[in-house]
Amino acid sequence: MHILVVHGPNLNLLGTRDPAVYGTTTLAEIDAELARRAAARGATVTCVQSNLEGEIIDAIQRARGTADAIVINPGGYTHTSVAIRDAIEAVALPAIEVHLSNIHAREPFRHTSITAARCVGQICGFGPQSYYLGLDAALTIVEGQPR
Ligand code: CA2
Repeated sequence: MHILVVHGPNLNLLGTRDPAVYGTTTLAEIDAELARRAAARGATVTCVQSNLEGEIIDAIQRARGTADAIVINPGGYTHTSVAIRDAIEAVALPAIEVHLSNIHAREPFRHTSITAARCVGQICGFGPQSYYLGLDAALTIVEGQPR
């Protein structure tokens, strides 16, 4: 079982600034914990981060045939990107949208996710735990367990 984890723009800055909103955990630490949790369930993860919309779309397209599910934090593209939404739809793999912050408790422009409607569901507001819950959901879906 293999899961693609996609981190969108600016998430490479995690743990280096704005700790009040995004915490102190770095992206490398999140990726290491995702790999550890996946291994504990007999799975593997590939984690990619990009600040470029096209690169995110390429990564999603590559998941077809290489991954069983996708965990994605589209970052700011969550609220703007029809193209990432289309890629998630086109690849036809179960996708879980995750956010560190509770986007519904922030500025109104963050309340709408363009991408979430093509995902199985959305997890937000739990900091790095959002990713771990997202991984858990993805693995459970792929294992075919009832949700
Ligand atoms: O809460 C999330 O995970 C977001 O996807 C983060 C995005 C934001 O645009 C979304 O509305 C919600 C922003 C990521 C920026 O990450 C930074 C991390 C550290 C310092 C500065 C930015």
